[in-house]
Amino acid sequence: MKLLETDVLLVIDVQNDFIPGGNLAVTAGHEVVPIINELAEKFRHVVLTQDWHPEKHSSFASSHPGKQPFSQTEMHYGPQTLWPEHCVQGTRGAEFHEALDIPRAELILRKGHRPGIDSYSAFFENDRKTPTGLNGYLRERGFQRVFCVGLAFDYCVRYSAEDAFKLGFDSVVIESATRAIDLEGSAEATRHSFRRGGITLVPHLGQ
Ligand code: VGL
Ligand code: ZN
Repeated sequence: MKLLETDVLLVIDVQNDFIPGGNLAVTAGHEVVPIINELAEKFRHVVLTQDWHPEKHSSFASSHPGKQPFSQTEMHYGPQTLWPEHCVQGTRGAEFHEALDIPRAELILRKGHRPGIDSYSAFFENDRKTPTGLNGYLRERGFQRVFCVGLAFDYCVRYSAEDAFKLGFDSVVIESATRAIDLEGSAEATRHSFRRGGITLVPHLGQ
């Protein structure tokens, strides 16, 4: 795949809490770090996202008495999976993995900072209408194609790639640079949804 000036690499949530040893560890999550470092060298433009919750965030099971992590609840905006406490602002778990090495990244976008609403997508919060501002940023910069990598394949990468497509960007996911949480078949459901939904899933960048 030949890369263009109008391409941007969107590196999603490569943070300690999503790496083995973290509070919401994604199996083998650390394996993406060197792969993403290498990929980032190939792109002219790179944007990073950071899951960035206040303490007692409404997506945490601990904020809902009697609820267990990974169970479902109903929020005012619809169904929401409840998570272990993770990526709390200012904690070590919210920091990027220490081996992530992308000094050229041009923007760090933080999401999930509203207490009452979760945000998987880098573009919209989970009510599917509150924007994060990333669409405006990418448009104003003239980007046309978004390549998504990072954690987790079946949550934040999925929602970001699908929203990028819906917003009119060409949307590509590089699977070798992602890892899945895989709750109840969510990884396979993501591949299926990409096939139907216009998102290009490639094993690696190729060249
Ligand atoms: C994520 C669950 C909760 C992710 C973030 O980055 O995929 N998943 N918060
Ligand atoms: Zn989160």
